[in-house]
Amino acid sequence: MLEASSQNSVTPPVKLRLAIQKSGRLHDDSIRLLKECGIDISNGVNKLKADASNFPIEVYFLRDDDIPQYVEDAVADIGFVGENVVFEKNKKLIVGEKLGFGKCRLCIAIRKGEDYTGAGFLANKRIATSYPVLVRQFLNKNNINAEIHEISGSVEIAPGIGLADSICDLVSSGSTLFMNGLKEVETILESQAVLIQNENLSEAKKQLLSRLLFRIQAVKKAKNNKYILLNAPNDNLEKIISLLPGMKSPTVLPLAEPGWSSVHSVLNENEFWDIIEQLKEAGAQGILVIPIEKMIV
Ligand code: PRT
Ligand code: ZN
Repeated sequence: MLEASSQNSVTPPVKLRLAIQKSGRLHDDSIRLLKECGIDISNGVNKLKADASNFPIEVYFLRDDDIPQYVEDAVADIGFVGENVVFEKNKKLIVGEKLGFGKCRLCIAIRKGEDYTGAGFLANKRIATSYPVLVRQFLNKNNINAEIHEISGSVEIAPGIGLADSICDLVSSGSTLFMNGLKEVETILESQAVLIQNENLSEAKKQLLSRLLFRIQAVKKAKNNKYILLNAPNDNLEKIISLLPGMKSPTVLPLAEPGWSSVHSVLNENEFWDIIEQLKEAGAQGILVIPIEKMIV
């Protein structure tokens, strides 16, 4: 009797329910990101959901197209999904952190031999796409009247079989368009995977989400930065230090060899090659560049 009543009063621990793609282009990167955030999930690719052993999170495996609806309906609290899907579905939810994977662009493409004269070229043409909402927005913005043919797959073959004059589809390398005799003429959306969030999360879930976001941001920052170690002649130390931003300022330690110092710092990937060249010109030697696993500033 006593046991039963005490069991009833125990509330289950709050867990954040995260929806990710079950299989497809975003699946592996979503799992990898969780792993890099120190979250181990027992792999449940063939299951609907999996629990993390070391973070209060439950992962649901779904089709990417369904994730925005599940998050709006609070079946899942958050999701990892492409911006292309989020903006096409246009659900009531919060679009948050960009996750840095699943990068692609939603493009209009026409037959290779045709001359594109600007968006007016599309007037009264038939456009095949799986993204009717985004294409309609683009046409309206440009005051163009065209016919949209919604198809769910193999959009790129539509002009070849006479179903459409042009297409609007996702592109990454461009080889699918090329192989089908098409060329890109407009980018209507640059896309990558993002974190989406239900609009009415409880305080407890918001706290879990901010712990998760803190980890995601540390992983993303680390990916964009490299740790650099080099030997600098003391005569040129000031010049070399001025080239290195560092998190606060570079660490400088004397080397056993007189007249030389060891300099440690952090470099952003984008400015990496430029700075390395300048460092060499300034006399830096033995330059080591090391990936950073996590970066908390
Ligand atoms: O089964 P489920 O519905 O979950 O998956 P899906 O088949 O709808 O989606 P999937 O796995 O193909 O893609 C998931 C997400 O990955 C997309 O919604 C985008 O956010 C992102 N992504 C990134 C891409 C691409 N790159 C991409 N290149 N999605 C699709 N493509 C396709 C494109 O449609 C075209 O057929 O790849 C082809 C073009 O690639 P390139 O390299 O030849 O240009
Ligand atoms: Zn899909």
